[in-house]
Amino acid sequence: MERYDHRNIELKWQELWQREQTFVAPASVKGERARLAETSTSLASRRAKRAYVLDMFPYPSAQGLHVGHPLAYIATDIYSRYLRMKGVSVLHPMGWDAFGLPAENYAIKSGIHPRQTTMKSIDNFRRQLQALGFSYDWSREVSTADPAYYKWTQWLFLKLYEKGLAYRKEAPVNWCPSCQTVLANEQVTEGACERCSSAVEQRNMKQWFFKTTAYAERLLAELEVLDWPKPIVDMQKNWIGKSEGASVKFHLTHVPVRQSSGHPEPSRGVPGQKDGKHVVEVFTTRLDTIFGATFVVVSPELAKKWIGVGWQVTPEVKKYVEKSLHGRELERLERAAKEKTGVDTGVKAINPATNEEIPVWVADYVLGSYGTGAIMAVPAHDEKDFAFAKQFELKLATVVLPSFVGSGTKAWMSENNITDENNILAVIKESVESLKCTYAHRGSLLNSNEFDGMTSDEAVPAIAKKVGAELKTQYRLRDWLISRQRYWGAPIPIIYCEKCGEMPVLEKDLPVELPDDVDFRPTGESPLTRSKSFHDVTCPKCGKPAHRESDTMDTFVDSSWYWLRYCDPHNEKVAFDAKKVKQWCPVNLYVGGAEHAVLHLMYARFITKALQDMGYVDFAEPFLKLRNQGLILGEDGQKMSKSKGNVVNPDEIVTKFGADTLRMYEMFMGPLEEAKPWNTASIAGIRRFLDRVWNLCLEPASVPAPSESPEPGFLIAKTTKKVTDDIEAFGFNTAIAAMMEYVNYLASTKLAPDIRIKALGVLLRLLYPFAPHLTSELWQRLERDGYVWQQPWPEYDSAALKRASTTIAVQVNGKLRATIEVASEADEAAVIAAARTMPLVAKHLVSEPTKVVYVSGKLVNFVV
Ligand code: ANZ
Ligand code: ZN
Repeated sequence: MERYDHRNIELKWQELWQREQTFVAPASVKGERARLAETSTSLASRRAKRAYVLDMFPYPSAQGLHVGHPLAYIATDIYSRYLRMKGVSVLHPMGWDAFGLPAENYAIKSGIHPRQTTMKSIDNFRRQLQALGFSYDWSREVSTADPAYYKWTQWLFLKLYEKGLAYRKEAPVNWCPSCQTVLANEQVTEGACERCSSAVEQRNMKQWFFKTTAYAERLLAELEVLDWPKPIVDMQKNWIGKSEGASVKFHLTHVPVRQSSGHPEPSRGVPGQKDGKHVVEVFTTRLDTIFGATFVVVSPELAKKWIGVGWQVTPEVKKYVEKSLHGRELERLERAAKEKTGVDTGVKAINPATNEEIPVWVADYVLGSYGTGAIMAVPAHDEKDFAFAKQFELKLATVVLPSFVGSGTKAWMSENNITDENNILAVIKESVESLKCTYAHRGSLLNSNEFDGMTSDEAVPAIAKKVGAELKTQYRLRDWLISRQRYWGAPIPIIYCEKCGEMPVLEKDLPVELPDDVDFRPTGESPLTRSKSFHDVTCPKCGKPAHRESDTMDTFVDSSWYWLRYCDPHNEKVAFDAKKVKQWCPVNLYVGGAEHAVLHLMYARFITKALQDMGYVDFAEPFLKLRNQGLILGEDGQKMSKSKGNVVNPDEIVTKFGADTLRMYEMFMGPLEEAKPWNTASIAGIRRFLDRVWNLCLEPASVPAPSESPEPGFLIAKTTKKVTDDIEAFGFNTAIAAMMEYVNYLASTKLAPDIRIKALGVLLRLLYPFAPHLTSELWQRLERDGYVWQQPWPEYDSAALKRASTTIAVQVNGKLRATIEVASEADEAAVIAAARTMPLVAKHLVSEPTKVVYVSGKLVNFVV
């Protein structure tokens, strides 16, 4: 018999799929009906449903694919092929996130233009993906570095600009002195550049931002409707970081300002008296503790502002401010967590609750970028303030104690080694006041005048009224810094005219194309500044000489909307036709790595909401269902990396074992979302399984089966149900296991020819999404109608399945070891044989059983 020659078979079918445009998604509803009518009648009768199944598009690196890349792509391909057989029209596209640093860094080294290297990498990626037989609609391929694409990225910028959602401001940025570029916070790991590991510095520059903060509340609230993994949702929530609190104004005294009369000598303000002019606003989530606010702390950023407007602070304060502002915020936080530093500014503030004068310090544990950049410090009830007060011997007052002594309080006591069970409240107070610990929980107030005895929750609104605090919500989310001082990105479509100022490029003048006369050597400026053809232009309004913005956009802007472009990829008039988007969007299923859990997803969500508000789309969330794939580790259990020499190249596996084997193996490795090590030996096992399927289908029909041949209807239904349910639940490994069991049965059982044909037909259809080449070939060789992918997905009658099966308890020496589902009419021998194969049973059958007890439809007991 002819052997299974994967190479020729895979090439044959890949060519046919391309030639016949098998996986091109219908462009319109009309086209779709026509298509359905063309194919088999059973298909035409099915309702035209739609699904958008999306992979996170890759950055086409020069290294090409490694075996980790296809994991998610295989899963979505199986799912897409399955849906199509169920009569669903599927949009399953692929494209390239083609702008980015590696190509530009390579250009700096080699002098080769990034366009050239990127094109080459794309060709290689496409070839590799096609060799795996993915059913992408390649007619919709997009590349973000293509002017026909980035024209619309620039259009998106202009739309946001029109709405006031894109703006320019001076801002401190993370600067990598070696890559010579601004980095997003997430591109900085432990103070070092993610790409080159150089220490990152802070710099002030005029930068473009997108106002993501305008959508903070919706970005949080609308997470609720999504079917996403919980850890990813939680990361989105943390990134948004909503806090409910209050802002309170503290009047300042002893303000060292120059007098307005112009006298050169600084005034000391008026001690003990508020002038009404100078205040510091603090943000607190614990307004209930305000009677315990014994000092105020301002961030070095705020202190710098004070110095900037002429406050005459001591040299010590100046020095401290300068020192703290050097370096990154994150490092500053890490440092502040270990050791508290700070300086008394000499300024005093009046606590609006107690009317007492309290000192104002400057310290780096207070961030300039959060809240108001200043805090009221309550050392008795806040860890950080406590540590600070201890260090600098500042006053402390206990103003909250537990409302009652419950298990929470008991737990707090044991955490703090407080054992005294008598008069617990007094003991807690004493522990706080002797600087043993803080009491950071809510409770009931004391030492708070008229609010004494109120609970924290009751006190907040009451105190707010008294001190004129404004209850407000604070978000940790910052606006999105999109400026990059790089060449290989979409130019920001803005022109600066001396007379007219900042001018958006007119839509008709898009795209602003990247010029070729550039010098990639990094200098700190964008390379575009040095391109004459690019930089020098005339003002679109007054026609006077002007110059272009030379920064390009963060590549996350490109990837925030690519999924919309797939719906209408060749449109030259608009970014996407609203009707076409409506046909497919939002995306039904999105699969990709968890490393994009925060940024890419947040940005795509933000852009969607902005487009919705502008009327370009009619939905708020881009990706309804999200799944993550786990890492494929090297054979040594370590992360695959070139330096460890444990990278597996999919090309080699495809050549040696075939794409179908690679697809099946990656799905069989374990649950999709888990990390799992590669194991070349197990690939051979998968290949043997496919060989077995090949032989089973093509071996000459066996001798007529004996009349008592068991009816496989139950097993067919059971396997169909299992594979269907597992694909729906993304349990691909267990679906494969069920098919293996099924093949074992077919290979070891003599069946009547007609039953055998039916059983094999079901097998090929169930296996098709996993091993599309092999099953297409076998379907054809078995002289079945049409192509396997044109067949309906096998159906099963779940009620009949239920009626037709019974659960049997399997015991060894009277002890329950397993339960099995068998056909109700299964005979004794079949049930016993099945029971023996259960792993837990086999394990306990240390020797041949001396006796087997069978209670029909109920139980098997092996006695050993
Ligand atoms: C007084 C207080 C008393 C506070 C107390 C806490 C406990 P989240 O929940 O993260 O929003 N804070 C406010 N702005 C800050 C800044 N710029 N840098 C550092 N810390 C800042 O935290 C809000 C709390 O963090 C605020 O409530 C404030 O301290 C501090 F028993 O005010 B609290
Ligand atoms: Zn002008």
